[in-house]
Amino acid sequence: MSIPHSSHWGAFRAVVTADGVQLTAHPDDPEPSALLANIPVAATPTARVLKPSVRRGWWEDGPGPDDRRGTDGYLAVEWDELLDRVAADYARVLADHGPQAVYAGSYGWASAGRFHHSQSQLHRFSHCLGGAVRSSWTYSHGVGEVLMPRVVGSQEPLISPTAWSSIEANSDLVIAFGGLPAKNSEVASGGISRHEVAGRLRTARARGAEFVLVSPLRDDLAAELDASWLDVVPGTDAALLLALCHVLQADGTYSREFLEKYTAGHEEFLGTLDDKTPEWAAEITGIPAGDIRALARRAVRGRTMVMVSWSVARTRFGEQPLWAAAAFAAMIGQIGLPGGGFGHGYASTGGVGKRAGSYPLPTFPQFADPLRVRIPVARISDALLHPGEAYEVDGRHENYPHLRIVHWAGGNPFHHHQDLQRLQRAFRAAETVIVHEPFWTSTARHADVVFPSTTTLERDDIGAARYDDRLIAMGRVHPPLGEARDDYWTLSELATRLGVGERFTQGRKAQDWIEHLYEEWRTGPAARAGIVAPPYAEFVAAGEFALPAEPGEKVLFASFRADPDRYPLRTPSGRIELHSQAIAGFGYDDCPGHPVWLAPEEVPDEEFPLHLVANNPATRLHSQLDHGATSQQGKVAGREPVRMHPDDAATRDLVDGSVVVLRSRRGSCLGGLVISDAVRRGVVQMSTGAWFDPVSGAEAGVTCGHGNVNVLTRDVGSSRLAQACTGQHAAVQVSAFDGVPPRVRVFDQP
Ligand code: PGD
Repeated sequence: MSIPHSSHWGAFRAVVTADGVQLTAHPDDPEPSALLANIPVAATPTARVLKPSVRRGWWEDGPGPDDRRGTDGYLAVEWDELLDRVAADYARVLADHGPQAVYAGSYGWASAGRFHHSQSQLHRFSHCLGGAVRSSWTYSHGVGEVLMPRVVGSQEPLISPTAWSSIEANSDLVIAFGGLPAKNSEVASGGISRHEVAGRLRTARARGAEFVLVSPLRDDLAAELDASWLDVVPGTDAALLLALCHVLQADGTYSREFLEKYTAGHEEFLGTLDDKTPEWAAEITGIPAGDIRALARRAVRGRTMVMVSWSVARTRFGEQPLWAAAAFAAMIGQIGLPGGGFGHGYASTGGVGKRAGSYPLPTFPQFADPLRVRIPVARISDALLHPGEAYEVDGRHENYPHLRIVHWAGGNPFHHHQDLQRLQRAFRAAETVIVHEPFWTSTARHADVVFPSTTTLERDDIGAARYDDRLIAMGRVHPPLGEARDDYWTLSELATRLGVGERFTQGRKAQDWIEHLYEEWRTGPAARAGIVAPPYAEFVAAGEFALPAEPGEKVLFASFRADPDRYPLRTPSGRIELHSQAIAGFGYDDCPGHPVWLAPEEVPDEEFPLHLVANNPATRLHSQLDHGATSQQGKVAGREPVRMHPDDAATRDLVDGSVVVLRSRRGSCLGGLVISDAVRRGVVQMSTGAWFDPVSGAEAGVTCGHGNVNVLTRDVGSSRLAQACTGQHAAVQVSAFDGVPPRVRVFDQP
C-alpha cells in the first residue's frame, strides 16, 4: 500500500518494494520536482548514522577545546551510556556558566513535518533548561529581514508580496534582479504540494508580459520566457538600479506625486542621483549605457514589477540593491497597484507570492525563551572565536557570549556557513559539540556526540507549510535504520536526565503529540479561521486535507496606497523611507541612510581574476541527500560542477568534463568543469551543498576534494546593519588539476 508523505520539495506517496522505496509525486502537482528522486537513498545505510557515536578524543579525554575535531575517529556506544555522559556535561556547563554558555540556534532547513521539526524540538528542550543562546534571522534573506522593516515597516515584501496571480494578470514588464530560477521555486520550507510558478510565468508571457533578467547567469530565468538578458557583473545591481533612478529623474518621468504622498526622504535621495549616470553605471555593471536608459524608459511605459531575488542580497552590502529597488519602484509610482511595485524573493522559494496570509498550522509549542540572547545567524564563527568581543547590529552594540556547548539539530553549518576552515577553527574552540543527524554530514564529522536521527520516512507527522493549501498525513514508510531514534525521543531522554523530562514531554509520546497538535489546531486556530477540518482519524484515513482557497488577490501595500494616513506603514514616518533617519543615525559607513553604491572589498584581481557565484543548487535542497540519484547525476567527474564561459576556459586550456581546482583567499576545492555560454565572461558558477570532504581534499592538496564552495567564500556580514550571510560571491582562480583525482570519501562511514 502506498503511504502519503511530504518533503520540502513536494508531496508524494511512497511504497517499499524489493528494490527499495519507490515514490510517486502527488497527482495534483502539475510539475513535480526532480528532487523527489533523491529521497530513496535515505532508506539505505549509505552515509546514515546507524549507531550513537562519539568522538574518541571527547570520550577518552573529556570536553574542552580540541583541534582533533574534524579528523578524530568515532566510537559506536550504547544509547544510555552516551545520554548519561551528555546530560552530565550539560549539567556541568549549566551549573558553572549558565544557559548563556550553550548555543542552540541550530539553524537549518531540517525536514517537513510539524511535530518532528528539529529546531522546534531543540528550542523547546533548551527553553525547559532556562534557555540557550539562539540566532536571529536567516541565511536565506537576513538582509531583507532587517532592512525592510526600517524601509517599509514590515517584512511583507519578502514574506508575502503581491500575489503571482496579480502579476500573471497585470504586469506588462517584470524586471527580475537575480532572476526567477525554477530550481529555487521548487522548494518551500515545510512542503509544497503543487508547483505553480513556472506555469504562472508561462501564462503571463502568453498574455504579452515581457521579462528582463538581470543576472550573470542566463538560466536564472526559463528560456521559454524569451527574456532580455542583462548579464550584469556580480554584486553591482545597486549601481544599475541607481542609474535607472537617475534616468527617470533626468527625463522627468518619475512619479513626483507618488514620492510626495507615499515616501519620506525622497529629496535627500534624489539629491544623490546626479552623477549616477548610465555611463557611470556601465563601467561598474558591464551593462551598456544605452540598455540602461532603454530599460528605465520601458519601465515607465506600462505596469512594471521590480523583483529582487533573496540571493542578490546575500552579498556584501546586500542592503543596497534591495533598498535601491524599492526606491526605483517608488519612482515608477506603481507600488500598491495590481502587478506593479516591487517584491523580494519571488521564486526564491515556491511559497513567496503564493497567497496573501499564511494558514494557521498545527504547531509544537516551544515555551517562551527565558534567556533571550541571540546572535545574528551568520556570525556563528565570530561568536565562537571571539567570546566577549563587541559587535554592532541594526543600531545595537552587543557582545558575543562565551559559548561552550554547541547543540545542533536539523542544520548543516559545514555546508551553509562561509569560510569552512574558519568554521573548523570555531568548532574546535567549543568544549562540547552535539549533533543530531540522520547522515554523516560534515557537521556530524566535526561533532563530539552524534545522535542518530530518524528520517521523515521513519516516522508519522503532519506535513504543512504556511503558504501551501494542503495538510498531508505523513505516514511512516519503513522502520528506523540501525539505532536511529526520533529527535523527540533523544531530547526527552536528555530532558529526563536533566530533571525536566515531564515538562518537556508533558507525558506524551510522539504519536500522542501528533494527534494532540492536530486536534488542538482543528478545534482552535483552524475553527476560528473558518476552516472545517475532519477529526484526526478521518484526516489520516484520507491521507490529506485540502485547506480552503483564499478569496481575493494580494496586492502589496494596496491599502496604504488607497489611504496612507489611515493605513500608514510601520516606519517612523509612516511612509516608504527612501532616506532613513534611524539608519543614518547609526553612522554606519557600510550602510548609510539611503541607498548607495558601495563597491565590495573583494573583487577579481590578478591573483583571483574570476567572480564566483555560489548559488543554491538545482539537484538537491541545499546539502540534503547529496548522495541521492538526482544530485549524483549532476556531478561531473564525481565532483560538484563548476560552470565557466568558453572564452575563460580557452584562455586557461581547460577541457569540458575535466577536474579543476578553484582557489580563493580562504581555501581551495576541486570541481568538475562545465563549459557554458550561459555564464557571463569572467564569472564562474558553483552551487552550494556538495558535502565538505577534507579527507579527499588533503590527498589532492586542496581544502575539499568534492567541491564544497563554502571553502572559498568569505565570512563577513553584509554590513553592520543586518550582519547577514554574504556567501553568494567571492573572487577565485580556476586551473587544471594535474594528477589522479582522489576518490570522494564523504559518503563512507567515518
Ligand atoms: P541543509 O542541507 O538543508 O542546509 O543551510 P541548511 O543548514 O539548512 O541542512 C539540513 C540538515 O538537516 C541536513 O544535514 C539534514 O540531513 C538534516 N535533517 C533533516 N531532517 C532532519 C531531522 O528530522 N532531524 C535531524 N536531526 N536532522 C535532520 C541552508 C542555508 O545555506 C540557506 S537556507 C541558504 S539560503 C544559504 N545559501 C547560501 C548561498 O547562497 N551561498 C553560499 N555560499 N552559502 C549559502 N549557505 C546557506
